[in-house]
Amino acid sequence: MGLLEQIDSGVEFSASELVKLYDYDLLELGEFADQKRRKLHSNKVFFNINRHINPSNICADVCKFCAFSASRKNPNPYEMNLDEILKHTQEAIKNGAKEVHIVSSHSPNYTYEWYFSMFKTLKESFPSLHIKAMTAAEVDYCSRRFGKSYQVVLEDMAKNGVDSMPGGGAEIFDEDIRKKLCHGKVKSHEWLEIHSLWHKMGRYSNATMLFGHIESRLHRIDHILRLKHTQNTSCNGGFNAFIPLLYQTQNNFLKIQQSPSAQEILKTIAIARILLDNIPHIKAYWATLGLNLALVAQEFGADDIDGTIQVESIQSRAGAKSSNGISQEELIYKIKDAGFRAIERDSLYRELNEF
Ligand code: V47
Repeated sequence: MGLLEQIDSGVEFSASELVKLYDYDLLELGEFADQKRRKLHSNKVFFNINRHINPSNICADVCKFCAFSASRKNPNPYEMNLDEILKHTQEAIKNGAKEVHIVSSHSPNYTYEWYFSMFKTLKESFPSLHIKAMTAAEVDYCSRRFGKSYQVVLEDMAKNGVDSMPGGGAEIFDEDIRKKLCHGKVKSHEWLEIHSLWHKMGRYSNATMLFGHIESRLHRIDHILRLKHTQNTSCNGGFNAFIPLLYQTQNNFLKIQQSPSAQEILKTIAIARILLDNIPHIKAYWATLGLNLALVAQEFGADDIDGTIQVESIQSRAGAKSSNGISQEELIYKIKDAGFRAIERDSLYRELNEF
């Protein structure tokens, strides 16, 4: 039996054994991942109508890959006030958004109360809007800065209207690579602990992996296995989606010119689908992959493409062509043109509409 068949029959392998998956021919690997994806989701491609809001770019941390935070590379600090956030949210709802995805820098200027009164006001103003907010890195930052336990921060999030957590801040779990990328930020075991605590509260979240920089294939497999293990021990299977984020090369402190080939990217997505049999969705995030490759990825294990976004600031600052989001019409047209069913979902993957 080959490695793929053994994985399929439940044999467990170490990361250094699983790295051999990359030696498979792309189409063989893709076909295997596609079968798994079709068994779970037939030929549906999920998307949502959402809006990203990044309240501030003033950051106490210096992640080498980041082009978003105000720094020497991006000397334009900003900080939104509550009225601006409310205005953006209102606009977003007018444009059909059912979710706001709120991720901020780690701003030393915001108080603990600021975060939670912002969520509370949003929820009271727009009760049916799903608030996906606070990466585990932000939870960790708030915990350290304001002397609160993770549990207290998470409870305050839930109490004040945060519905689910985004997957940001995971980067790469390997401790040595992480030190080189984002020393001082939430540690790998802390990131996983925060999501586990959130899941214990009956809540859901996503998980990302930033790849295509200084990490190796082995580090990616290790990252995926740590997520798989956490999901196995989660009481509610709390991770909804795994999102491999392709590193964008511009305006940051990592000196990497060469992105991985499309083959390498598709293999990474296929391997994620094959190994993560306990995470239902694999998101090919169009903002980092580009729409065309994100659509191809739907035949290599992915089943989700993210949403309309409306305004995107993190990846676009680093070179992605995503600053204005994408219209719902174009997204649906492209999904259908690629031969898939375009399914609008809510933030927890309940199906809302088929176009
Ligand atoms: O954690 C920063 C990444 C993430 C770069 O949960 C970069 O549905 C590429 O987590 N190139 C934040 N990526 C965004 C995020 C996210 C995005 C979409 C959907 C969801 C979800 C979550 O952005 C950070 C970091 O890994 N990032 N800089 C860069 N140069």
